[in-house]
Amino acid sequence: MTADLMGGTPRPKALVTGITGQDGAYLAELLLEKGYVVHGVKRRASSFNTERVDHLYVDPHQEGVRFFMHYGDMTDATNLIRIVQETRPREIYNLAAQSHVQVSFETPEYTANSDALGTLRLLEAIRILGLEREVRFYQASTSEMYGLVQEVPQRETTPFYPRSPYGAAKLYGYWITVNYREAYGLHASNGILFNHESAIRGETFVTRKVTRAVARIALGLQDTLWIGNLDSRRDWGHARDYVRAMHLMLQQDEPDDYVIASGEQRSVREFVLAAFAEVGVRLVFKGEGADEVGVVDAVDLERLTVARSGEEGGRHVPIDGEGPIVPGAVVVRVDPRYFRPTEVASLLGDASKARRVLGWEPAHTFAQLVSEMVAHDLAEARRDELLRSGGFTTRNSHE
Ligand code: NAP
Ligand code: G4F
Repeated sequence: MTADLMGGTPRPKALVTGITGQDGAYLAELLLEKGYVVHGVKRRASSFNTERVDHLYVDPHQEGVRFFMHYGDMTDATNLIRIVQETRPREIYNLAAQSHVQVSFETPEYTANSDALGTLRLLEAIRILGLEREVRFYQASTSEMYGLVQEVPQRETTPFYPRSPYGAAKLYGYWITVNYREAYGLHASNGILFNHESAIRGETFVTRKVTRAVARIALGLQDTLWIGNLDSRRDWGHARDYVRAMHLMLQQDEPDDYVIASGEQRSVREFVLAAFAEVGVRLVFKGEGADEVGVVDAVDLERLTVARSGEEGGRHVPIDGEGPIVPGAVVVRVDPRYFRPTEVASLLGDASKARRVLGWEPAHTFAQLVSEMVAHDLAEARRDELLRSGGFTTRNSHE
């Protein structure tokens, strides 16, 4: 079978911006499984930035290659036009964005350029190339647009009230997508996705920051998790479930906008408790505000030992004493540096429209998500500990 044909018919072709990100990687996997030819846009960086998709890479000199990457940037219109022209995709998924809310307060202009104008540039590329009737477009919109929420739970009809430069930039992306649908008849849909996480979530989003810290504290590689607003509440789902929804939206006869959410809400504090429980640590929180701390209350040593050594009863990890995990030890502290100038205190989505129209259902529970993330970060921490004990240095990345 050639790379271009599937059962005698041309393979569907997709272009994914933000291919190197969490969602880009899962979406690329899903589309390849479905037989697509996948083109991704990656940014030039001074070091490799393709770790999340390296397992999908096939040497382009081989036969039947279906995964390609192109250098590009959402701030470069001519580049986007050329990539769309050369790849001529049936579906475009616009996932590229400066996606960190707190960073958007530090880089508001860049965030607007890549997230708001970047979306416009891509839509214009479709129009300039006269592909309005051929291309289906997905815009990665976000629950951050609800910000200071005007209704609980949030649904497609809930008014928006963004609370960050990121939220405001994404609101432009949302409306310009609606406008191109209405003005030019483009099959363009917004997925209003609530927070979705995974083992490959960026390390500075709160869930991954917590699961990495829990694993490293368990392995004696770190003493403390420094965190921001513990009261914040989010509707967390699994990224693999959410990229399925993106694909479903572009398979509908008519374009539309959909909320994708789990319909369950938990606080950051609850996430921290659940993650520590995965390594056998019962934590209690004491104090208030910036003085609040997470203290080890009880330890299930059997579970902690498995976390340290691995399920297969791998190498016993020697830690001086019990490492940082002893009853009474403070392992979580608040650093106001992580507080945001304007916070989104609470998000809870109602995905009934997506369930009804798209037939979308999430397959992962919150407990499975936490468990998968901690297990993954334990494996990474065990690898780091092994390397260090063998005299090698490991990466020392910090926010
Ligand atoms: P992510 O892991 O931060 O990935 C963002 C991707 O965009 C990366 O591939 C990044 O490249 C790329 N990118 C950033 N700026 C770019 C630019 N100027 N030009 C080209 N590419 C650029 O984000 P994610 O979690 O996968 O989210 C995917 C999309 O969904 C984003 O638009 C995000 O805002 C939106 N969203 C996410 C969530 C969520 O909970 N995850 C919820 C709602 C909406 P590098 O790898 O080189 O940095
Ligand atoms: O994990 P977060 O940084 O995600 P946030 O701000 O909700 O944004 C994510 O979800 C959006 C969808 O709603 C996406 F559009 C966006 O691209 C991104 O993927 O923070 C979650 C909450 C916030 O309230 C934050 O204040 O956790 C709180 N938090 C507490 N301590 C922290 C920390 N957040 C981070 N990143 N780091 C902390 O130490």
